[in-house]
Amino acid sequence: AQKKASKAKTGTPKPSFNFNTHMTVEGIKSSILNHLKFTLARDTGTATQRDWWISTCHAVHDRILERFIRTMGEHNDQNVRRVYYLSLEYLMGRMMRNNVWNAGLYDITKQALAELDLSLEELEELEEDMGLGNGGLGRLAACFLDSLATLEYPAVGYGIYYEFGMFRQKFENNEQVERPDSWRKFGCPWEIVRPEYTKTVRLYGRVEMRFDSLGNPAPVWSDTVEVNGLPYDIPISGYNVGTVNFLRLWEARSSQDFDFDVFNEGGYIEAVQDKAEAETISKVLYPNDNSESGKELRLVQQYFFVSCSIQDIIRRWRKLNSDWDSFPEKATIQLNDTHPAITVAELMRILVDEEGLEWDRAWDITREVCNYTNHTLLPEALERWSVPLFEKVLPRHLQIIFEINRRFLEDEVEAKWPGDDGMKEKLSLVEEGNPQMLRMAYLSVVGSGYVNGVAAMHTELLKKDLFPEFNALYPGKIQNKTNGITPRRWLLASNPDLGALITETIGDGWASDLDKLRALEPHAKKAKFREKFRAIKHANKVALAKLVWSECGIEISPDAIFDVQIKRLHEYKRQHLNLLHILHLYRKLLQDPNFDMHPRVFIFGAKAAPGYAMAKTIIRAINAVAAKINNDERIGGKLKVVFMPNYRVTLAESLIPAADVSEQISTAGKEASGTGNMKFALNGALTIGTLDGANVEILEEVGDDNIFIFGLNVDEVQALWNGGYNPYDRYFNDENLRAIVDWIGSNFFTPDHPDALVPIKDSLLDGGDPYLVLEDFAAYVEAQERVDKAYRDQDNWTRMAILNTARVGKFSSDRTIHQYAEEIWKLTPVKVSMNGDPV
Ligand code: T68
Repeated sequence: AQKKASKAKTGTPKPSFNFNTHMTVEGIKSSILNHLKFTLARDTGTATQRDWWISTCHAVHDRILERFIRTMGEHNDQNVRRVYYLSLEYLMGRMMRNNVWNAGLYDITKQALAELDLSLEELEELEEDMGLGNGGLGRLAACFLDSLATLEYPAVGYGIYYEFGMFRQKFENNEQVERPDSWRKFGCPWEIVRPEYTKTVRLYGRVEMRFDSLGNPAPVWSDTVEVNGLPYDIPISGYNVGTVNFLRLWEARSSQDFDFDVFNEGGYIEAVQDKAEAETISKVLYPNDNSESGKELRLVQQYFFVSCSIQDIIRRWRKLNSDWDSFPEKATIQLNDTHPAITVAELMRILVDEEGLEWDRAWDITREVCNYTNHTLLPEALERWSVPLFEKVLPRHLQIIFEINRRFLEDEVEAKWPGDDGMKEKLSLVEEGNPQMLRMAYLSVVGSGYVNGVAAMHTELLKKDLFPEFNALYPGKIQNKTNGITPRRWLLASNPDLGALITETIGDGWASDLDKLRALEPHAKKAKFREKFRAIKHANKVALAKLVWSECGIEISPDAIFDVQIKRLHEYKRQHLNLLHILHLYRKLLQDPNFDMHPRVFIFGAKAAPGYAMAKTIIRAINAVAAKINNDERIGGKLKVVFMPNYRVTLAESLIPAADVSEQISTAGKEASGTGNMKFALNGALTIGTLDGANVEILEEVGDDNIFIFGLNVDEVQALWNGGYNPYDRYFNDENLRAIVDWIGSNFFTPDHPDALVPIKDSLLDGGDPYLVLEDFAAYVEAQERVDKAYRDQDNWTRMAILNTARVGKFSSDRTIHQYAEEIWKLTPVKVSMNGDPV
């Protein structure tokens, strides 16, 4: 029988004690001073800026914790249904500003610090980014946590507490150099360590078939290696609500503290070495986006965090429930890509091997609980594990996956396509070959209740190209959930002047109901409003110009067009198409110093995966071209190129509010969604982009007068490949393009490094131009000419920019999360009091 939820509240209530967490300037100030003294053992005379920063974080954190405790109490008392978001990446960025805004502490914290002669803005600069992700997928997870808390959904995020997040990038002689990111060097004031919830994870070993007393086979997984997972919680505050959820991140710890036998045998060093080895599991984030590494440590990371998380989910469920039928009522799990796909096998193992459930019942539960989000169609990013490697690390899970596969092929595929062996081979979770490979995307589809794509076009391509047979087999399983971004971080906190103008114009409320921005539309017609909007953009550009000067030593004029491309470096994102256009302008200016163009600054930010040679060559090319152009007196400052090093969330927060033009120029069909595109449009930058990913939906919202679309669409791309594409045709038929491609391939930009940039030219020609850079070049140049022309009419440009801000409310992650909650998770919000008063 189920334990009654109310039973959890036993005994006489203890008097609650308010630790002076008053929501007043005085309260915050005394908290800061208290932490300085009693947490850091400092007096005001010797305190460093960092001491003040940490004390302030603690003061803010204390106030969030009151609500955190209340939220957990409410969720427990009501035995609520929760969503568990499993992700190997969370790209949180800095936490201070967001926490202060969401908890409603901005004004009083600023004031309290001012009274202590300190500046909130200056202290913020001391915080390292929490950069536990690569790019879009990791940042999406962070935006989702913000929206889940704001919409008051009971939710827990699970992941890994990496000691080193995304590497720090420097440029040396134009080339990318990677440095470790020791982001926790001075501690993380937002963490709460929870040793009482430590979990043990087993790996390696072998499976023995034993038989129980009734003669039934009972597999035993033995001789395993053990490692512990120690959880750290990061509270996640909703905006303007009482709900505070949390992100639980696992750190790997060696399981035996000290083995005296080994010590006595003289194996002291070996024993400590073993300990160190276990702890490498959570050391470092793999820095590859949109490509898989196939490395053993990566598989171990995946299983480590999945196993800890599933054990934790079951522990929480068991506190108030006992019948497994209720498990799917209380928990729904979202798999962020296939990285946590072993969840399917792990749940089956626990239910069948440990809990003794019948296979069919266990399978029904597993499928009801799990859901899977796909983030890419790129073949090189689809995870596949070699069977021998998988068997070495997780022998029992391999057996389970083979059994899932056998039943899937013999029952489901056979029923739908009787006798069709070709179909069985095509849909098998195991790809034949030497070695055999496990197709993790197929395991995720078969083991999930729902599968979703991340933009309308992406989902259509998923159904049509990647999973057509699964779509026929499971109609309705594949859904669309167009991505979104949190307007709290990406407008309210990062562009406070624009936020204030919006509030003064249409009232508050827009930050948690972004469709309200539509009320700005009529104001686009008012000269006074346009003037204010333009002034804010200009001020943001002045601030960015200062940052570019201090970071890169390059002088840029805020009167130039700020044209920004910030995202991971990948050939499909086509930073090199942008570069070819820059070279096109440079040539024009050299040939005719009076060439008529509005001054433009091209700004890049991008990290390349350390092993991705072409991406690194493109970085080198952009840096080399930038050095030439920025030092060329002949072009009169009309053209500047800036590559800002170490692109990360914090840099995005300075760049996006200052951008005029947003570059979203991937080859059609390649970018699943994009989310940077949404951030720019919300902050009044105009998009130059292809009909790819969510650009298609941005076009629908803002209207074709307010965006610059160019290039082949996805059907035209397909038709081109079907008809046979020869990039040499484009090269030979366009004299200008030929000169530019030859220029890149010459030693003009890298005189000291002959042939350094040749690989770019080679990939565009002999390499077959796989991303259709040459094909789309002319259309891109033409679209850029439209941009140039449009910018000269400042009044109309501002009108277009305002309409972008006004019309992109759809792309709030609140809308996305609401759709997940209604259509996949079947989740209802739970009210939590802001201040302890009844709700
Ligand atoms: C991105 N994917 C998509 N992957 O490229 C982007 N991959 O279109 C989309 O908007 C975004 O996801 C959110 O849906 C990624 O960012 C990775 O970072 C990644 C990391 C490890 C392995 C594979």
